This record gives sequence, C-alpha cells and structure tokens, in this order.
Amino acid sequence: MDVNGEDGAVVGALGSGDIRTCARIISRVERGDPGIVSLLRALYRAGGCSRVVGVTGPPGAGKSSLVSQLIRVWRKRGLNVAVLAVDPSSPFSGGAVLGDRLRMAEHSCDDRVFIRSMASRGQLGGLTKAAGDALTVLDAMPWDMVVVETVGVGQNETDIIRHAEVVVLVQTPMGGDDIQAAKAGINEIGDIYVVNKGDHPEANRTCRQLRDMITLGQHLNPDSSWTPPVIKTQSLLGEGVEELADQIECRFENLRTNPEVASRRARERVRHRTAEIIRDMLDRRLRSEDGQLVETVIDSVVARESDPYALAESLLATMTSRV
Ligand SMILES: Nc1nc2c(ncn2[C@@H]2O[C@H](COP(=O)(O)OP(=O)(O)O)[C@@H](O)[C@H]2O)c(=O)[nH]1
Ligand SMILES: [Mg+2]
Repeated sequence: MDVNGEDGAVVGALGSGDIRTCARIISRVERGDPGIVSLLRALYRAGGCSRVVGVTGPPGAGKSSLVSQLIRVWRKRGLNVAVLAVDPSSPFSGGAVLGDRLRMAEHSCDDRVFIRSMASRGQLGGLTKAAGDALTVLDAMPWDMVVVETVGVGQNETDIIRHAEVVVLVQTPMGGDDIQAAKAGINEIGDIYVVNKGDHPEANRTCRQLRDMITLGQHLNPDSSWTPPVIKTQSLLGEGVEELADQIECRFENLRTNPEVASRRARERVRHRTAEIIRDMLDRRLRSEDGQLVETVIDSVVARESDPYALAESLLATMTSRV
C-alpha cells in the first residue's frame, strides 16, 4: 500500500507519540471527515501494539472513577495510558462527558496520559464507527494501555466494546432480580467482572452470586482457559484497583499463551469492524447522489407499484457497480 507524504508524516508523528497530532486527527474522525480514510488505512497497518481494554457497564456504575484509578495504578507501574470515553446516550458533549473530565482531571497535567470523550453529536457515520476509528488512531501510538469506556452490556452487534481485546464489565451491588437480569451478559463478553461501590452492604453477596453464575455458565464458554474473576472495588478510594490491574495483566498474558483463543477473538473484532465500515459506507452513499436515486422511484413505492425491497436491491446494485 502506497502511503502519501502527508499521511506518512502523520503516521510518523503519531508513532512518536505526538499528542497534538492525535487530538487533531481524532477531531477529524469525530467530524466524519471522508478525506481521512487513506490515513486510517495506513494507521491500522502501522498499529496494533497497544493493549486495548474495554470498560463497560450501566450508567453511574463508577466506570469513569474506576478508569481514573486504573490510570493511577498504571502510571505507578510506568505505563502510558490513553482513554476514550464514549457515551452513545449523550447527544451533546454535556453531562456524562463533562463528568468524565472532572473525574479524570487529576491526570490532565500528565503528558503520558491522554483522555478524550466522544458523544453522539453530528458524526456522519455512527458513533461506533467514529470510536473504532479513534481507537485505530490511538492504537498506532506508543500507548501501553488504551482504554475505551462505554455504557452498555456488550450484546449489540454495533457495540463499541467489541473493539476491545480485554473487557471489564462493571456492575454495582444489586438485588436478586437484577442479578438474574445481568445473567444474560455473563460469560458472553466480560473477561473480568467488577462489583464497584464495594462500600454498599450488598457488595459481597453480589460478588458471590456473580461467581456462582460464572461457574455455572462456564461450560458454555468457548474459552476454557479463563474463568472470569469477580473483583470488588471501591473506586472512590482506589480499593481493589491494584487487583483489577493485575487481573487485566493476567488476561493479556493468558491470551498470549493461548494463541488460538486470541486469534479467534482478533478475527471476530475484524469481522465487526468490517461490517461497521460497510454500514458506514452505505450510509454515506445514501446521503450522496446515490441517495437521490431513491427520489426518482420513491413515488412508485408509495403507490405500491414497486416495493422497498426492490428499491433497496437496485440501489445496492447501483452502488456496488461504482465501487
Ligand atoms: N459509594 C460509592 N460511590 C461511588 C463509587 N465509585 C463511584 N461512585 C459514585 O458514582 C457516581 C458515578 O460515577 P462515574 O464514575 O461517573 O460512573 P460511570 O457513569 O459509570 O462512569 C459518582 O457520583 C461517583 O462518585 C464507590 O466505590 N462507592
Ligand atoms: Mg463515565
């Protein structure tokens, strides 16, 4: 693949850890700038050296506070950290995102830490696609750890968390019914479970129940080499966070020594990423002149002389004939 001079310079700058370039490129990604594709292609090929950790769970579970504490532990261990906090539920960069900034403010003067928030405002493509691109940028830089924090439980095909190599699922102490509800996500996506707000009286019981559930579901887990641990944390005080960092490390080590599992997971990530890029490409086409084609036949569909399936097929045929 030929990389043009300008892209080459950016790849070089990012490769040497230039934070200003990183911020600038992520802004272009966020705007959905179509001119950035050749750069992203080069970055993907140059990247893949960071460890990408996903932190997910319901809003208010303490993900951002936990990530802030993790940064502290990792910095103490001499690691450089980048964080992408993605909140699909936030239409503007308001509430949650501002909250993240406050929670992570203690790291703002550290040039070995980079924190960026993304919300779903005005991306041309979806937020998931933009987040995937932003991770491609970060992963082409010399960060030891790249964290993607996002809301959810990771069961949706378009989930941002599917970009991560190791997923930490953050829960809070809960009652029996909620535990049942949480069951669906167990073993499906989490490599490590955290019960945050360990100061809550139900915390120990929730940990026990989660452990039982993981043990029960373990025969369904395609990866028998790893039983997801459950860690109790108190992210405001940093309790349990060293252990969490150790377990993240353990899981990466476990994947390194289980190449088949690691490769299956890597292939799954590429599948998701590719599907996401295709959706984005189609979306952009529909907004461009190809989309105008809809207008030329739309009335025949409204009049039921044609149908939306036929319209979709002919549009797709037109688009792919022009690739
Ligand atoms: N009691 C208690 N509150 C916590 C703990 N961790 C976070 N919180 C509080 O929970 C709220 C949500 O935290 P935040 O990190 O923004 O959660 P996020 O939405 O999952 O990122 C904040 O008010 C935190 O102060 C904890 O360990 N114990
Ligand atoms: Mg948060």
